[in-house]
Amino acid sequence: MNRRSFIALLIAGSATRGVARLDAATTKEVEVMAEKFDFTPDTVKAKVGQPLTFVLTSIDRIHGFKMPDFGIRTDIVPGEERRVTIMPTKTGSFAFFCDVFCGDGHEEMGGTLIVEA
Ligand SMILES: [Cu+2]
Repeated sequence: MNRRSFIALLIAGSATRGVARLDAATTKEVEVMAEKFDFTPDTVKAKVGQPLTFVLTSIDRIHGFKMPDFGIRTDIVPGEERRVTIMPTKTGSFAFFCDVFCGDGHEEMGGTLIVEA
């Protein structure tokens, strides 16, 4: 490897690390706990352009977490932490809900993500 390409590699490497640091610093995390038949909190706020990570736990049984507008879903398993990250690109209200049948109140188990400018 000649000296010039070595320097180019160094610059590319530090640029990549710079982006990673920026993302870690700006990502918002929100903890959401699932139980029959609620998410707590059931209203979450986010800002356009700021990544949001849901940190999901369940205290009773397996639930689901689905957000069709963002194309994500995951199981939420008791004793485990599930993390899903979205990038809000427009303002509005977006539903999330349980998609694993968990009992008589299952159909009501949902919440709202409010994305503000
Ligand atoms: Cu359910």
